[in-house]
Amino acid sequence: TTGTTPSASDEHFAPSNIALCKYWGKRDQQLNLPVNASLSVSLGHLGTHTRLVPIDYPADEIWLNGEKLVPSAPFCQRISAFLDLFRNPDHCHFRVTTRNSIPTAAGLASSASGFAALALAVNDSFALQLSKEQLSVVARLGSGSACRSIFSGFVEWQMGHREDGLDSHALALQNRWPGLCIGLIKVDASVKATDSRSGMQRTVETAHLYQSWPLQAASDLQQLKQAITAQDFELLGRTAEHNALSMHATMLASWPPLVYWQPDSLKMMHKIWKLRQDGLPIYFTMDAGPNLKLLFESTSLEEVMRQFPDMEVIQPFGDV
Ligand code: 2P0
Repeated sequence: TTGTTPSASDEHFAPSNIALCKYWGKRDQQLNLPVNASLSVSLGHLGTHTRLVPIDYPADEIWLNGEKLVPSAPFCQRISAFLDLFRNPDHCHFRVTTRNSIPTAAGLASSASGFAALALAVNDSFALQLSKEQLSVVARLGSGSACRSIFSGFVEWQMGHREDGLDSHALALQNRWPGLCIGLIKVDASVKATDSRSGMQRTVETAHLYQSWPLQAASDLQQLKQAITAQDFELLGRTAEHNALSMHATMLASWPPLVYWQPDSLKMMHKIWKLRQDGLPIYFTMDAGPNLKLLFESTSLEEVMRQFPDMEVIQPFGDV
């Protein structure tokens, strides 16, 4: 709690991000401290815009994409709990206005950009003047992956070793990759899967296979950094795909089993492997859901669009 009286914030933006080396498993559930370091690429102008206005009312009022939400919604409770970290909840409430510019069809999670934008708005409202690294620590308290959304471009979340989590935050890598493309393939956005938070906890608690995950992730992180430095697309793609499939292997080895794939997810994988065999440099990654995110370079854009006409394309470093 800060003790400062908040004022209305500006509207703040944070980009969504897609992990090439995934965050899967916590060593501390309260503080969202990860078992492994992760690495993501942020999605440019796609993300969340959030503004905070103090209100004289006994509860928070939360608006998402122009609609007022019921306070009992889990989304509202998470936002209010996050605001409680900074305020005296007895006599300080906000109107939170938040809107996502993430394509709705994409099936992308918005908690990463959501809590990052909220952290930026809180910093403004309470005049905290936090550094980017401190903001990343704060965003992490809302949602682990949100610590990466404080930065843009390639971002590494250093796991840290302290028990208080102050060294567990993200950092921007300096390298850019003009021409890198991400294709969003919607398999099924309506499936109600186990959310990441409980899914990763179940994996940690029940999958013996999970013991090998930190080793896989550490090795993948190094390979990805090497690929980014060398602009070696093949190394980037195969490392990201291998990392995602390794994460899904730990999910499958959980009990009750966590199977995020739909039959169409597997169909897409086979299509990608076949295209790759035929010489098209294209890889995929997947999160805790049935949708695929394709990785390719703009030199292959035309052919990839021909193969996947329904795909939405994002160029994280701008159009080439
Ligand atoms: C990631 N995911 O690195 C991984 C890959 C999902 C699969 O970060 O409990 O919503 O809020 O810290 O950040 C999603 O997990 O979980 C996630 P919490 P979060 O992108």
